[in-house]
Amino acid sequence: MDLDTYLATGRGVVDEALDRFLPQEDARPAVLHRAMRYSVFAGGKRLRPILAMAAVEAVGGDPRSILPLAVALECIHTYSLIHDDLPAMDDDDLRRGKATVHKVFDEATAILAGDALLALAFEALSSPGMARMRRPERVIAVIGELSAASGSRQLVAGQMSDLLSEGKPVTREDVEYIVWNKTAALIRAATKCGALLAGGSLEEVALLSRYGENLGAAFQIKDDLLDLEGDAAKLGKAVRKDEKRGKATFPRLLGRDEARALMAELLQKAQDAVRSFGERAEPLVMIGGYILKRVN
Ligand code: GRG
Repeated sequence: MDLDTYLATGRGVVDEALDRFLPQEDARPAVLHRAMRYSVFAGGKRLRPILAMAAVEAVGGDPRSILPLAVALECIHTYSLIHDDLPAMDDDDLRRGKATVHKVFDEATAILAGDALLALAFEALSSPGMARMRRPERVIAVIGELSAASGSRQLVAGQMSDLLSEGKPVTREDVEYIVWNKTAALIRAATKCGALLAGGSLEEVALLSRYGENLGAAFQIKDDLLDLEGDAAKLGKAVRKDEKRGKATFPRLLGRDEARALMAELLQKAQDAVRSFGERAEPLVMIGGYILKRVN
């Protein structure tokens, strides 16, 4: 299997679904819908939706059957990036290689575009395609998982703790809390919800959840290493910010070598979690290798 082709095909499928689902730019209020489309189509990797579709394949389902989940995941992720870039949070000018939403539009529009994307995610999850699913109790479970993953005990908890710990001494437990909530929670929800909707057994759902959690934590460590060592042009965002802001990251806490070793250990755990799926989990295993080498 060629992973680049797999990822490019996945991105195409997700982009088409997003284009169909997002309100058109001229829908009133046009400036809000322009801002939403601007950020969503600024060129993300679509990793979370692709992982959800790959989890569906791992349990023998049709990835296209979960497109509303794919849309919801990318809307939640994009909302979190828009808000994270605001002056009140990380105050960034560049994201996905383009000027951030509050720079192109204004702060109020960026806040509202993020709010609207979060709401749109749950509209997608309760769209007619989902209502037609064979196991409605699984759809409810997925809505519960995604709302919990986005809420004050996971994604928002991670972001709050990330901001509160800036410039402060932190323990390993603090950094784990931030990484697991800020990043791993949504990635775990992606693979878990894919498996739930595709009718995976409870054991399969648990294994894919474990895969997502470990992969998500490794993904964040790589992101932090890229902040230290990466290329701003390839990353499409500013680098060397974490040190200046005194961010609580594994490379700052443990040093780069130990952080790299932890990342490799987490990726191994992720890959081990899906071994029993055999060939059907080949994309998930390969995505683990891609995280290790990624440059953006
Ligand atoms: C504002 C509620 C709220 C949460 C923000 C996600 C987040 C929490 C902050 C963004 C900054 C950051 C380092 C997040 C960790 C997750 C991460 C590595 C995001 C970047 O995800 P990619 O690389 O981005 O998948 P693309 O642009 O490819 O979609």
